[in-house]
Amino acid sequence: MAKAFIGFGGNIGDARQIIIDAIVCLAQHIEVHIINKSCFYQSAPVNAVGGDYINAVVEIDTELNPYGLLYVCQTIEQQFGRERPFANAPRTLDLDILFFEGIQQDHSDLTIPHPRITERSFVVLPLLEICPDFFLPEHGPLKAFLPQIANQRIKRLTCKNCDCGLQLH
Ligand code: PH2
Ligand code: MG
Ligand code: MG
Repeated sequence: MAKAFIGFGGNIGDARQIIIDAIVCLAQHIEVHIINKSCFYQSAPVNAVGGDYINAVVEIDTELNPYGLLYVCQTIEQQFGRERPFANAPRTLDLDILFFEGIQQDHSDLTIPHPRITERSFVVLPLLEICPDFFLPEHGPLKAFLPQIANQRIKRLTCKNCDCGLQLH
């Protein structure tokens, strides 16, 4: 069993509901066990066009290998109508494998850890929310990157079932 973190994002349609539904789809795979999920974050597009994104990060345990997990992620993207007209185009749903325990690889079809984790507040903030001491191999503690991304516009959305609204201030 390996621990992994998956980033969710989307900026077409009801992105928050799409991510909720996509997490349900992910949980239906018997080889995937949801351990934790972050709140939703609304963020300005980074190196991309279109409207604001909704982002979240999910922690899983899985019996799949990285390519098995990639196949599951791409299948879920397809189920929610993902189209790829150009690089970083607006999308209904994007699932990125951010980290996969024990794997460091730089392959053309799958790089793990995700190469841009430290540059993106829409990944760093939700990941630190569910794993405050996250340590990125070859980079160190993820929280050390917070100052460098402090200029990116992002806000955590309040949700009904947790006390995250209280932590905003
Ligand atoms: N994804 C991208 C490019 N830019 N910006 C935000 N705010 N959120 C994303 O999920 C995102 C992005 C490429 O996958
Ligand atoms: Mg992405
Ligand atoms: Mg992607």
